[in-house]
Amino acid sequence: KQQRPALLWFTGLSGSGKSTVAGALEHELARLGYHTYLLDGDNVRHGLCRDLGFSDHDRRENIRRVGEVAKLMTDAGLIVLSAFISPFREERQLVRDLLPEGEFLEVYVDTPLEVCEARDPKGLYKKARAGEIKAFTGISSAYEAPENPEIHLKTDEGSVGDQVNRCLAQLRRAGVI
Ligand code: GGZ
Repeated sequence: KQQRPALLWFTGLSGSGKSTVAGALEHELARLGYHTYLLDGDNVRHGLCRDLGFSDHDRRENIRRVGEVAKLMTDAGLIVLSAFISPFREERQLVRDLLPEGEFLEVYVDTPLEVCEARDPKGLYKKARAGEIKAFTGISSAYEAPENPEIHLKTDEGSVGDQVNRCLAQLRRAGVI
């Protein structure tokens, strides 16, 4: 099946739905016969980046490494999906600049902090509010929202399936699939 390499870079708060939408999109792309790879905290922060924590410095290094790995994977022809908070504009721009023009598609999973905090699936916001987790994104560490994302998803409006369809439509428009 014909495909052009691309990196779909999901960014958003903890609990915003990045991993859920990226995972569902990957599943659908694979079902359609495309070659993909999903990079997320589960397969990166336990291995490649297991020496890193959540200071600004460590987050920047996390994103730098993920960007380099994603670049290798797009060089191999894959459609790569990544799901990291990636809170800083500067690092997202550095990753964009690693790739050929048009291959980096920023996907802003724009779920308000109140919604993420109400979901709190792992109880991390509660711990952050209690001061048990320091430098927690949105509470005690910054999140810089994308200014011009290729795809802007508002997770509180529409199902995961709707979000996946919006991503697929953009991939078709961009000539990736
Ligand atoms: C933010 C944290 C923190 C702090 C642990 N701040 O909802 P989760 O649990 O599963 O996803 C979050 C994940 C964030 O890792 P990333 O590699 O995506 O972050 S970054 O791009 O900023 O490097 C959350 C958990 O790790 N977590 N401590 N202090 N999220």
